[in-house]
Amino acid sequence: MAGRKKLNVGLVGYGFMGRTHSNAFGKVNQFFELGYEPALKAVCGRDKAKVEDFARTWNYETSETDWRKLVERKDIDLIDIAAPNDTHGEIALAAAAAGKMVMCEKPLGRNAAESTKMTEAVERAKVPNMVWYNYRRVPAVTLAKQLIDEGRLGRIYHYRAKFLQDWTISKDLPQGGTGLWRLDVGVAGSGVTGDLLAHCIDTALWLNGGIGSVTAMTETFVKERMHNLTGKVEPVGIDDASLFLARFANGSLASFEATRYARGHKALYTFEINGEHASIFWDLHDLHRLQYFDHGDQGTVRGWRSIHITDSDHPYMAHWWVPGLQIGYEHTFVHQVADFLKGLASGKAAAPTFRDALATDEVTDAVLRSAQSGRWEQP
Ligand code: SOE
Repeated sequence: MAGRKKLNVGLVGYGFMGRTHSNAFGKVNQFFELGYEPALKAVCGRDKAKVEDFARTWNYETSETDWRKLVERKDIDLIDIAAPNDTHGEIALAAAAAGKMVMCEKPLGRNAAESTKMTEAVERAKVPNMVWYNYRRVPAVTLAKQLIDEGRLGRIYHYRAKFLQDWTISKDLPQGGTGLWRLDVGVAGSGVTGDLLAHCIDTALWLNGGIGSVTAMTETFVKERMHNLTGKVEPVGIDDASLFLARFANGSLASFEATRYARGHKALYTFEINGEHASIFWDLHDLHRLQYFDHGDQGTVRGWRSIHITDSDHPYMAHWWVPGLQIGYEHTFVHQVADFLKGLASGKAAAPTFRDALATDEVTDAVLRSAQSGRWEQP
């Protein structure tokens, strides 16, 4: 598209998420016709050699080692936060105060109090904002949303989600520092509740509406780990596993489970929704398929359909290859940037905004509160 407006991006963080975001900013205009075009102006990270190397690899024009300098730069329109969770609040507040748009990796804050301040800051500054809950934009998940909105499931009775991993089972794995900050409660805020359940909750609030109350249990299986930054064995403050039951405002009953102790599972995010007329099942390990059962089908051929989500009339797919050829994980981030840029052009903010992500943090807070109190808690 001719005459695209440049959107100057300043990224903070050059880990796994910094790579997924950079890939998305770089690819989006090759596949989507948009009024805006991200320009990779600067990346910021504390290690000078590493950040310069990242800038070269991902085509950033410049690099910084202090995020405050990045936020002050007049040539940056959008601050994208892909650094560990304990940095999100301070950077988002400063970026909003400087009038920058803000995109933030999930979870928004380490708890709802932090996320509330961040949400109020971007709303006060009236700056466009979004949180990277990327799984909403797996085409199969977006199709699930369309089917529900079309009323095909009818009244919803059950929502069932889980996110299973196994990478922290070894008691010899240290906590803290690069790559392992997710195990350090001061940095992460919580364990699998904020890291994995948050994904399940974001999708669930989007597909099935608000949650009224929850009852939860959490466990920390390995109670002490060597801390990479202090060199000492220290207590582990995160939850290794987190399970909860919920009642949704629409009357449906739900169960959620997340753990890093499910041997053999690497990132098994699944959800199933059972409605009056139909059911839906989705599995991240088979992300280009949506399992769909429609009770309205003729009895003799009624059964679970495994829909291959690669046709041009499936969400987002007209932008990619030809029918039958599937796309993957990284594309969900490209879709997220495309929708953010469309939102800028239309003036209708793409979800999840900071306020939407705050709702997720209110649920994760209630889950952690209930695990402590042993009572049902309201988000
Ligand atoms: C944790 O291992 C992790 O990388 C999460 O932090 C991501 O949000 C999730 O998508 C995959 O797993």
